[in-house]
Amino acid sequence: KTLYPLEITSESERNCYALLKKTSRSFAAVIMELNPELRNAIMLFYLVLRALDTVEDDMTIDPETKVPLLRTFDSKLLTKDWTFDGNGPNEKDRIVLVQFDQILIEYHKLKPQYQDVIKDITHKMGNGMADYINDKEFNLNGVATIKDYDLYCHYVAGLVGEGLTKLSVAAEFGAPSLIKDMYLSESMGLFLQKTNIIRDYKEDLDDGRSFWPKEIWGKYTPELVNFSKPENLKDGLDCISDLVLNALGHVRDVLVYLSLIYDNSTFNFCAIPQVMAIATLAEVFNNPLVFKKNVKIRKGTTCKLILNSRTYEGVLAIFSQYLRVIHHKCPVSDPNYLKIGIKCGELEQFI
Ligand code: PS7
Ligand code: MN
Ligand code: MN
Ligand code: MN
Ligand code: MN
Ligand code: MN
Repeated sequence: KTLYPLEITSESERNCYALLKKTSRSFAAVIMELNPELRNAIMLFYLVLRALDTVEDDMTIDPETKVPLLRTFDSKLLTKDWTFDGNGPNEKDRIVLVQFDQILIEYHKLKPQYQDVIKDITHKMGNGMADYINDKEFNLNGVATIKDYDLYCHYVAGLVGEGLTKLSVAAEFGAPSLIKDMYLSESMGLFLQKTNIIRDYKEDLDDGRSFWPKEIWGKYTPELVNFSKPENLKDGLDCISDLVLNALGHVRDVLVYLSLIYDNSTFNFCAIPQVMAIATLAEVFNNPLVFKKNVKIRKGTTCKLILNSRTYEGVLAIFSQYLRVIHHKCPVSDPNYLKIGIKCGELEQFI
């Protein structure tokens, strides 16, 4: 049973929830349970950004078309019926762009304040994504520095955190101090995005791109693709460990952020992706399969995580458990052995 049953009042609203379900099992589940004050705003925020990301991800769209489309994407929100049929036939979520007119109808029904947040973030994200569209050679080498890595993650995820925080505080579901301490929202997004990037090594390289920063992988190999060869496995695993250590740098902020959310449905919405991320980091840690396929956490594990993340204490216990898993999986031969130990200990202390 659900606390806030969905009451669909129009065909376009029904179509939007269908799009949500088609494009993300995990986000659909948490968005459907949201307090009705924010449910449609966050559902539409998700669909607009999913559409933008579907333009970014489509490697069959020429950069000459893609870059201006990304940069002006927010202006489509001023129209009532824009759609886009220019994705390659196999692009995963192309339906969101084909039916973008359905999203627009519902978007224009939102409170103006909520529309403004969505449009502003879409504008900033589209321009940030455009800055990272480059020739094939550049993409195959990933991003250069850790600073570039953080900036890319800011555009595609830190900004989502900023927008969600502005919506939550406007609805009085979170502490107003979250607005002045925006670095906490930034960490909420970066922790998810970095986990996604580490896990998607193979998928992204197969698509002809990578977001692993060279400043990190360059310590372990001269060519990023080398990690998929068996003779470079140890170097690859050491590199994953370095990337996980970098991602763990956001955990303290994530836990502080979650302590400042008052509304239960918003807390669940924020907490579930974060506990899935720490479980995913524990799964990919020292795991050779990352170089072969997209490693996913088991379905039973996901159910347990969702069930146990309903309280702050439950979330802390989950983080504590997976930090221990990471610590125990770390071999003494790992060049970051000491740093991983210190970071896990430090966070354990905080918890
Ligand atoms: C507005 C709910 C809760 C303060 C589509 C949620 C893709 C990891 O690239 O689909 O397909 O592998 O697996 C979501 C902060 C953003 C960051 C970013 C919008 C948390 C377009 C999620 C989601 C902030 C860019 C999805 C960042 O992963 O990626 C709403 C607080 C979209 C959040 C993308 C990635 C999200 C992501 P891919 P996935
Ligand atoms: Mn993308
Ligand atoms: Mn994507
Ligand atoms: Mn993808
Ligand atoms: Mn990805
Ligand atoms: Mn994905």
